[in-house]
Amino acid sequence: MPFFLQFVKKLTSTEKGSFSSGEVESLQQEVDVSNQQRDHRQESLLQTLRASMAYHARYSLGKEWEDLSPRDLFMALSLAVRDRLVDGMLKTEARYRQARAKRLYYLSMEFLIGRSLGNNLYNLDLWDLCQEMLSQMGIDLEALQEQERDAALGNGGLGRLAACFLDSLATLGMPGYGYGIHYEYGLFRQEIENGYQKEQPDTWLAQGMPWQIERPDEACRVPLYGRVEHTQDAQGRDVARWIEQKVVIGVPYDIPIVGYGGETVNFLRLYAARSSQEFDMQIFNRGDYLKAVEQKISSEIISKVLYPSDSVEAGRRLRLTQEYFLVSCALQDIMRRYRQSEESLDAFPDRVAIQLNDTHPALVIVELMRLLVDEHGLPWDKAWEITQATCAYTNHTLLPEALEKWPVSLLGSVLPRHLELIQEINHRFLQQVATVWPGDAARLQRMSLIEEGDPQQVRMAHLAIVGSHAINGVAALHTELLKTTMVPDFYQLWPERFQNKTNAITPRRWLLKANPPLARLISATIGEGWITDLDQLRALEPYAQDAGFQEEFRKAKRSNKMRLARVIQETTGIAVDIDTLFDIQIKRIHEYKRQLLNVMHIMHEYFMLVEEQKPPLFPRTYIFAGKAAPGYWAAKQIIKLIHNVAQVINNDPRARGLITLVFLPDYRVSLAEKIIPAADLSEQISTAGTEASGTGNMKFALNGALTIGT
Ligand code: 26Q
Repeated sequence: MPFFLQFVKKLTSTEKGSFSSGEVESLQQEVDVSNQQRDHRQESLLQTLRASMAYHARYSLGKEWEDLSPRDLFMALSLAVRDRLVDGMLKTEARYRQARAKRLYYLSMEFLIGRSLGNNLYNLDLWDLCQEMLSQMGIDLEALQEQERDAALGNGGLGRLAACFLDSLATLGMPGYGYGIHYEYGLFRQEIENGYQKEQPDTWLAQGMPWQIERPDEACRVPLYGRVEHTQDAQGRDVARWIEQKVVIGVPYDIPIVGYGGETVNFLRLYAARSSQEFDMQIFNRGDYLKAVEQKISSEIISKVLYPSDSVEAGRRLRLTQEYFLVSCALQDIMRRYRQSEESLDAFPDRVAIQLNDTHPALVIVELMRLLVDEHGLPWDKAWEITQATCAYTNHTLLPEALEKWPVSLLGSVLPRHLELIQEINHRFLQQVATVWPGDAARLQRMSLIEEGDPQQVRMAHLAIVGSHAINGVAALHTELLKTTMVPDFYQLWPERFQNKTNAITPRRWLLKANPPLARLISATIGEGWITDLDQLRALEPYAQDAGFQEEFRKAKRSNKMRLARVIQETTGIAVDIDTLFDIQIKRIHEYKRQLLNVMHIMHEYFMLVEEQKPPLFPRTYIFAGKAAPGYWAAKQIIKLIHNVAQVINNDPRARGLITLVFLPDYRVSLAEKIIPAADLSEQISTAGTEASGTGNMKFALNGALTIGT
């Protein structure tokens, strides 16, 4: 045992012996040697990184060092960091393969990643080193980060949750992968013109995206449209053939996801749609070359843009096509990887778990049945057993208007074979219901996968429930409401399938990276264990009344408020006083989230001040940020109202220093990282029972804000 450890052991044992001067001296020597070794390692790491950055500047960007713009410097550094991620990714894959590990695939139409440079540096423990290296070159790392565009491939909570899960899976060393769509345009950029929201395209890829690795060799073919032909095999069994399809190509792009400590590097695989040679062979064959090329372009529209609404866009063919495109690409890739190590499909659920992020990828249930039954010739019951054992569904909303439904005719035209399979699944399911509740026609109608009416619609939540072995809500109350009010029939039928999985957030991005002063204070007080084991924050409880700790906490909050005040000044021109209470509501603009209630309270405070001469109890700065879906009129009016009220209050000398109102444009992950650490008060005031979980609420709490909420 090294002397150092003996020393520690002696120190911590109950009978603390004293140390001879010789012992102390040899400890000092050991500490010196270990410090030198560390300095040496750090120095050589720094040199490696510097050399790698110079290499990429020259050979990836093709520029002389002196000619690099700030953007180039960001690219060169990111590519140098990416090399390390790739090494880790290959090692991780070898480890999983060796262990024949069961793999988790998180299928989601959204991944709201934000920026990656800072996060990767923190998780690789290279932040301090990089900061030092760059400062030697006269470059400020904080400023350099601003060169990175957010990867905004999501609308809000559901997409950000997916991104947080990827961080946690990698940190826990688990083989968990994200599968999504490589949208050319992420969520729109929000500009404010005369108080109104204006949407601009998000060209996040235009200047190059250093983190992604294109993998054209693993591209796959996605069939669409066509019709189904039924024949019989030698044994007289029905054989379905999906024919005359149009084919789109899915090209994967991998984004490495490194866990804290750098031991595990998983990836997020995003598919871009490319036209296939034969997308519409008939047009080619007719010799209409230009028309055929036009067709090719139209198939690439599938991955063009993220739908900017966080509730349902009813009946959009392109959205349905996007959902199937994700499902088909992901499942082909999952099957390919499975077959590399396994022969029989029987063991599929032992090696593969597929998690559905809401109903958006629910077609995976039908697609898996199609592959098993039509392509691999499995009997229906066996295929169904495998499918159910593989899939699990997370529900994120109870709002009826947010439940996905697809018109039967639309689904049948894009995916004719899938419609048949859904009808077969429904037929067998309703038979089962009828044996449990004989003669209960109303129940059959309530539970059917097909909603009667004009038009008939496929209920995606019912499909997701029937095809899954586990169904979860995202908070205790939400799960109870799911069971008792949203789908009570299903809960009565299969109570064991319903479970709660309360949402969470990654403390790496939302505390360690976003709030360095508070993270340092916590680590200095209770050690660094909290970074991967958040329950350890309990150890802070004894310091709640500690004057010294309180003082340091206040200093941290103050410096974060200063940083946010600079951002507010730069983006809105409004000067805010950091000694006022920062009262913050940032989230998508929605009626159920009640930003309107918040503004009306602000108006009330203002009228009390100017009409009744009653100043507020405490001077406040109200801060809002959030995007409205482009087609959501009421939400856009709320944005306009906030601006009009701000115009009045901020220009009234009577309110100066007492009430200030700010709307920060273009809410996004990187902006949230600057706003949340500066909050004194977190507004969580949705109509009771309507917010499934919320996750922004947790980010505020973790950064030491008080919550006001329903
Ligand atoms: C569906 C069909 C067509 C077009 C768009 C959509 C669509 C897209 C996004 C429907 C819903 C969403 C997003 C929903 C969402 O973000 N829900 C939030 O999920 C969080 C994570 O569980 C919860 O914390 C929030 O309470 C919940 O609102």
